[in-house]
Amino acid sequence: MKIAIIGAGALGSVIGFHLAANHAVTLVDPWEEHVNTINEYGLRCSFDDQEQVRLLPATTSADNLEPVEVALITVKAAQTPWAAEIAAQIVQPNGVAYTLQNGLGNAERLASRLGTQRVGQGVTTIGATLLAPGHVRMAGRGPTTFAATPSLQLAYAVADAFRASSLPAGVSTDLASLVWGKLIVNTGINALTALLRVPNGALANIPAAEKLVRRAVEEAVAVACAAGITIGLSDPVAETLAVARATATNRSSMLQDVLRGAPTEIDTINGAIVREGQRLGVPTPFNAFLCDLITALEATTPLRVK
Ligand code: KPL
Repeated sequence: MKIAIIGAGALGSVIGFHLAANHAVTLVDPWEEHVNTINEYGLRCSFDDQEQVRLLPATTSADNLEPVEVALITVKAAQTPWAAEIAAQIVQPNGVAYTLQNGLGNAERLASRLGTQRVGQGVTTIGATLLAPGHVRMAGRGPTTFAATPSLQLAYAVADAFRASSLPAGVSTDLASLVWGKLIVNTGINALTALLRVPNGALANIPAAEKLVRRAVEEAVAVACAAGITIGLSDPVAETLAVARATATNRSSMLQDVLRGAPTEIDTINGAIVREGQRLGVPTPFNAFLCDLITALEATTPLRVK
């Protein structure tokens, strides 16, 4: 199968590295240094106490790319319009671009450029960290699930490709519960770790921080219930704290964004909870406050005292 990974950050590079063992994979990313390093020396991936280098092509644009059956969209939310342009050029008319991005609204943004028939949703719990240009680490081999729509055949094909490359994967007809389950976990962890500047585990170990996780998660759960979503988490606060513990030494993706002065995904995570809450008449003052704090943090980055 011909696969393009659009967004070769930590997650996209780890997935690309694995899939390239069995499939024709191309990485597409605007970061020239990363792309050039991969083309020159191969992509280095550290995982399970070992390190391997694999040769696979990387590029910064869609020029000269052959059409693909599947594109995996792994860019940050702010880069979705860029990814949509690339996908529109290379995904075959009967192919699908699967978004594996955090938060809500990315699939809709892609569909406005590609059409709903060429966009699918996925949810992944693979843990990944970018160590240096051309070098990533896989921190966790969690499962990835693909939506049965718009193409059951391609959803199974891409899930098979993952499994054949030692990445657990499956297909679901009820992806909304998984999307919301992950959204709720991200709502409780990402903004708080970025504001407190702590690794994920601190949220579960420090009662004052745990209290804040509870407030963010309880609002998000109330919104999900009002939206009629059956979330697959029996105790969402406890499960969010369990994810924080399981990824204790990780820096959340939002903390990593804040530390390198990049735009965060606050709008598609806590911002999505606030918007859905407004639409459904569910108050979300704590999540609105987290959005305001992260937005102010982003805006004041250049003025930060060292
Ligand atoms: O998905 C994550 C993220 O950082 O975006 C978690 C689960 C919080 C792991 O770091």
